Parts: sequence; structure tokens; C-alpha cells
Amino acid sequence: MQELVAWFLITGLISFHITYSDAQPADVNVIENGANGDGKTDSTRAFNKAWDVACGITGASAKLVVPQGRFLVKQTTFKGPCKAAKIIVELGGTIVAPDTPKAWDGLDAGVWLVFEAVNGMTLDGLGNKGGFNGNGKGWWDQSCRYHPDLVCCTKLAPTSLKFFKSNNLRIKGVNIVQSPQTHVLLFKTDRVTIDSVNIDSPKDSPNTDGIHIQSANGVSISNCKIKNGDDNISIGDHCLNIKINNIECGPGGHGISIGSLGKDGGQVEVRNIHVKNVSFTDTTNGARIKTWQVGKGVVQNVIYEDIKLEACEAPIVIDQNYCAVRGACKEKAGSGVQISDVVFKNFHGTAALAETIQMGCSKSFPCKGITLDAIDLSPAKGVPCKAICTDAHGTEKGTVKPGPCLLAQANEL
Ligand SMILES: *[C@@H]1O[C@H](CO)[C@@H](O)[C@H](O)[C@H]1NC(C)=O
Ligand SMILES: *[C@H]1O[C@H](CO)[C@@H](O)[C@H](O)[C@H]1NC(C)=O
Repeated sequence: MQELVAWFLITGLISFHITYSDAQPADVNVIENGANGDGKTDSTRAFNKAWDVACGITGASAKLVVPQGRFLVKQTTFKGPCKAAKIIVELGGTIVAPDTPKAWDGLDAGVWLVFEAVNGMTLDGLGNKGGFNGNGKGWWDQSCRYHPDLVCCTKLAPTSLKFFKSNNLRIKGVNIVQSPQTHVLLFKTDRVTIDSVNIDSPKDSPNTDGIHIQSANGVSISNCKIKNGDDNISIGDHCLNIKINNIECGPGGHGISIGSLGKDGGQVEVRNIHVKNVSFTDTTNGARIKTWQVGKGVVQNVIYEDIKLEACEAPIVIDQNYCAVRGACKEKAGSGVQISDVVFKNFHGTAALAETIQMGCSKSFPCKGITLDAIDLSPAKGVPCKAICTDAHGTEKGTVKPGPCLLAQANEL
């Protein structure tokens, strides 16, 4: 009997040990791989080395730890796929970009940090303790947008974080500040959750989009604060199943935009976009859909609801004649993106421009199934609000102020 008990104890301990070490592989710390959190030492190689170690761990999960401190990391790509089913990047400190565009000499100036072919990653800023500082001032100072007079002004500046050909990502509690250009780019991704991410760059910084989504399926963005100089959140040509909730935009920025779509005459498909509970303060736009006349394809099933606006210039915009230079593109027949089933519901607040609701739909493919429901917008500065719609068909429910605007629904089979 005693032998039996001893045998159970021993095998129990062995199997406990195996299960335990299986679930908890050693964390990989960037410091142990040579990184230095003094903000000055170049830690790029150390980060790459630590990533490779973590990425090579087999088992259920692997963890890469970035402790407190400021880590200077130059342009680099963290490549997957990793061996573990799940990789956790625990970010307790700040990863800092070089402070001069010169650091990109000979490198792709379009990006700073890239995660490529990484599946099942959680990037956790530990409740907004950790994050990324793109040190963008050097880039803004030479941007063609604000300094066209400079002989060597630059149009392209790095996107801070690019997630490419990756799926099953969770980015939470991270700060992303001072980006040279776009803060976060999702490109060719499937299932990405962005939660409690704070984005902060000056209102007058050029092209510093908050989050740009392109060729993506299944994105959820919630509980974020976004202050920046350009699009707050923008959705590009091929995006399906996007949910955006509980976002504070502004001051600054251009709202939550779909587009501009179809720039090069390509096929566009954007479906199932749901934006809910967003506040816009001092932004130029609120809810916006922009397409180029040469675009083809569809935008279908879009809902913007529970939207608060404060001195937003143009709260509701559909612009199907989008043009790089305002009004410079001649009207063109025979092409256009078909926009249908778009709901604007429960918009409250003030508008700073007269043209509060602007819908300029395609002559060839007029908008259909547009709903304006419970819209109550009043002037922020005394200029009366107007609603101007062309080729926009749909229905209005409850209060629609300013309004009316839409044409009756065209009869369809
Ligand atoms: C709406 O979003 C804000 C944050 O912007 C949040 O504080 C609030 O709880 C949200 N409301 C609902 C009903 O979810
Ligand atoms: C933000 O502004 C930019 C530049 O004007 C524009 O292209 C984009 O559509 C806007 N984004 C949003 C989110 O409105």
C-alpha cells in the first residue's frame, strides 16, 4: 500500500512538472538579450535577437518581455510565423524611434516597426504603461504637406506600427505617440482586436492618421482615445466586418472615414462596418464615406450610431467625387462605387460649418437605402446648418435636423 502511494506521488509529481513547464516556458527578456533602456543605446539587434528566441519557442505560448525604460529601436521587422500557438509581447516600457529621418537612410522610409506573418499575438502595454514613441518631429518638419518650399521635402514618412499578413492579433493598453505618419496600419490581416489604445500626436502634424485598415477582415477597435493630425480611423478598399466602439476623437483629426476608395479605378469591397458610441470634438469630419469617381465595386451595410459631436465641421459626409484637389476632377459617367444600406442614427451636437450634412453620390450609381434617423445637429457658431444631398435615396425617421435631404427610395425589383 505504501509503495502504491509513493508510486502515485512520484508519477503525480513528474506529470505535474511536465504540465507546469509546458504551460510556462521561460520568458524572454530583451535586457538579457542585450537591450538597454537608457533611451540612447541602439537596442535594435537585441530586440531582433529576443524576438527570434521567443518566436522559436515551441508549445502553447511564449512571452517576450520589454521592461520599464526607453528602448531605442531602429526600423525593423519582427517576422513570424512563430512556433508557439500564442506569443505575448509584454510592454512595460517605451520603444522609441530614432529622432532623425537620417536614421532611415538606405531603409524603407514607409515604416518603422513591422510585424509580419505573426499569428496569435497579444501586444500588451500593461494598462497603458508601455508603448511606442515615433519621435516624428524631424519628419513633420520636412513634410511636403506643410513645407512645399523645402527642396528636399518628403511625402512619405514612416508608419509607426504595421501589422502585415497576420491574424489573430490583440493589441491592448498601448500608447502610440508622436508618429512620423500613420500610427497603426493593418494590412492583409484577419481578426484583430485593438482595445484601450491611446494615440496622441499634435493637431497640426501632417498625415498622422490614427489607425488605417486596408484589406482586412474582422477588426474590432474599442475604448480608444485618438488625437492626431489626420484621419482618426480610416477604412480602405477591401474591408469586411469592422466594429468600432467607444472612441473619443479629437481635438484634431478628420473623424472616422471609409475611404478614399477606388483611387486607381480598382474594385472595392467594403461591407459590414459598425461604428457606435463615438465622440468627435473639434474635428473636421465625423462620419464620412469618400470614393473616387473611377472606383468600382460596393460599399454596403454601414452603420454609424450614437455619435456625439462638438464643433465638428462636417458631421455627415458622403463624397463620391473625391479628388486630390477639391473640385478639380471633372464629372465622369459610367463608373462609380455603389453605396447602399448606410444608416446614420442618433447624431447629437454642434456643427461648425454650414454644410452639416453633405451627400454627393454618384450620378451613375446613386446611393440607395440610406437612412437618417434621429439626427439633431445645431450650429456651433451661429451659421445655420444645411443639408445638401444629390443622388442620395433613402428614408428619414424621427427628427432629422438639418433636413430633409434624401430623395425617396427608388423603386427596385
Ligand atoms: C461610450 O464611450 C465612452 C468612451 O468614449 C465610454 O466612457 C462610455 O461608457 C460608452 N458608453 C456606452 C453606453 O458604452
Ligand atoms: C482624415 O483626414 C484625411 C486627410 O484629410 C482624410 O483623407 C481621411 O479620410 C480622414 N479620415 C477620417 C477618419 O475622417
